[in-house]
Amino acid sequence: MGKLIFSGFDASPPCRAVKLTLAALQLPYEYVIVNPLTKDQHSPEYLKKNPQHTIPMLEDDGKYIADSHAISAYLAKKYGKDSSLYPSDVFQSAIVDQRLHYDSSTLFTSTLMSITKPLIFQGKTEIEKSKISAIAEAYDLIETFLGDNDYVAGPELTIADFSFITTICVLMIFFEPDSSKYPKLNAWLKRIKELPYYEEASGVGATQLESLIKSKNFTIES
Ligand SMILES: N[C@@H](CCC(=O)N[C@@H](CS)C(=O)NCC(=O)O)C(=O)O
Repeated sequence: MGKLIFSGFDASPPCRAVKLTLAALQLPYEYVIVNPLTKDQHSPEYLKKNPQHTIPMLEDDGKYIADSHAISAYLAKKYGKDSSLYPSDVFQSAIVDQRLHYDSSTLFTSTLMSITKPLIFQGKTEIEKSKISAIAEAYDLIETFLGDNDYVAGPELTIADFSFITTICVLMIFFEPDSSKYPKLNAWLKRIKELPYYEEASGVGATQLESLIKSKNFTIES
């Protein structure tokens, strides 16, 4: 196995999803900090490796992969000792893929980033009510995804749990999921946060992002 080089920033949810995958797989790696607050991802050197200028990015044996979902799936398939984090069963892996696409398109991008991008980068401080309703809709769906299972894509922990937890922890700053309305979601949150590697791989960065968001003194449209 060659050296894995991971470019990211702890506060970034997709970077923390990959850090959780790396920790679950017990993979050593070199961590290169690429800070989006100082636009490090626009350096010519970084753009050569990832023209999409996003973090996270993984370098493995001189090859570059961008997008947290693609990176986590790659790591689990290539380095997983078994197929539990990304199932080899075709149907089960399609369920994991569906959850990853949902995070990528809806949960992270249209639900979370539509709030945090204007807040952090454009100086906007009032959040529209409709954006909070979208968070509630997402919680409703995740409560349904969980059903009778302990994890978001079935009975086993998968990389989909890592993507969801890192996005949801930030959504919770804007709208807390009440445990009487969302008992399964709350039990799942507790389950994931109890993973022995959770705090180091994700909890610390989640707290950093929470402080940054709260420093913007945002309000929610009444
Ligand atoms: N779908 C991508 C989203 C990555 C993403 O948008 N990352 C943000 C930081 S949280 C970023 O790189 N923003 C800087 C930019 O787009 O230039 C993933 O899962 O990796």
